[in-house]
Amino acid sequence: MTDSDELDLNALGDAELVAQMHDDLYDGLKEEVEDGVNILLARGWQPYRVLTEALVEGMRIVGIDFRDGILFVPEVLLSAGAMKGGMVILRPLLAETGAPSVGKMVIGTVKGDIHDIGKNLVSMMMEGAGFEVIDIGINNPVENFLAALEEHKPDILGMSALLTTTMPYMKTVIETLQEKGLRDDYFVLVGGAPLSEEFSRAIGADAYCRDAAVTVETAKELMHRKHNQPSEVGS
Ligand code: B1M
Repeated sequence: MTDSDELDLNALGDAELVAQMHDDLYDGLKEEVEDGVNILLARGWQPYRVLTEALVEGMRIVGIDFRDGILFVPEVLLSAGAMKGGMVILRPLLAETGAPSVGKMVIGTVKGDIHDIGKNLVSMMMEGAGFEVIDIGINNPVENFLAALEEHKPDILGMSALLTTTMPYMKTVIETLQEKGLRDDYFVLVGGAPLSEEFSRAIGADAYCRDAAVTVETAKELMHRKHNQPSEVGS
């Protein structure tokens, strides 16, 4: 039995419950994290607030101890599983806009990289903002991106990388698009913890997205620009 089993999460105030959820996420306790998410929602918290304050913040703490060698891969995998459990509950709520699609995005994590929590979050938030999202998963070689672009003809290509060793692969994808004369057919948005504005510019992406909220804002802005461009036909 864990400490958390003995706790009645319902009896905790909001701040204590969120702190407990950070602990539960750290300990990889998926059911407890799911219970916490449901309790906060039942208390009237907006899904986005639950996501950012309880889950993303909890994962940030995990990241610090992973970096410092206090947590190791198996533990962090459990934390990631607990986070995903919470995200499964929030996903339909965040996507519940009923709005017509404002644009389409293909998104994937690049080759050599299996981190997908941030990408999944971006997908959820984009869906919530009315975008149609085709998520091609993790560890994608350029061929996968090309095939998805060809099949789905999106407005936006999103790429995620969490490792300094995999982020250069984004350049490979963009260069391949250039070689094939396809680069200008899509807006290319890139994101992931080790990236920066400067890196994004250097590889020829349209924008670096610091987080999911910025991705939504940027995507909306780009779609707005696209739709307000004067038509080339007959002009
Ligand atoms: Co990894 N890992 N990991 N890991 N891992 C990091 C990234 C690391 C920074 C940890 C550390 O040392 N502090 C470090 C990278 C160091 C570096 O390269 N500079 C690292 C390492 C070293 C590794 C391994 C090499 C460890 C090993 O095996 N020795 C290994 C590599 C595996 C591989 O990919 N080949 C590895 C493995 C793993 C796990 C499998 C255990 C697990 C991943 C589970 C999963 O994703 N399913 C894992 C995790 C969980 C992390 C940390 C702790 C958390 C990442 C995360 O989910 N963050 C991470 C530490 C950290 O980043 N603080 C770490 C929460 C998420 C919400 O944030 O992903 O940044 P983030 O996404 C944000 C933004 O970046 C942005 O929006 C998101 C939402 O706001 N964004 C986008 C992301 N993608 C976007 C795409 C867009 C737009 C915005 O497109 C348009």
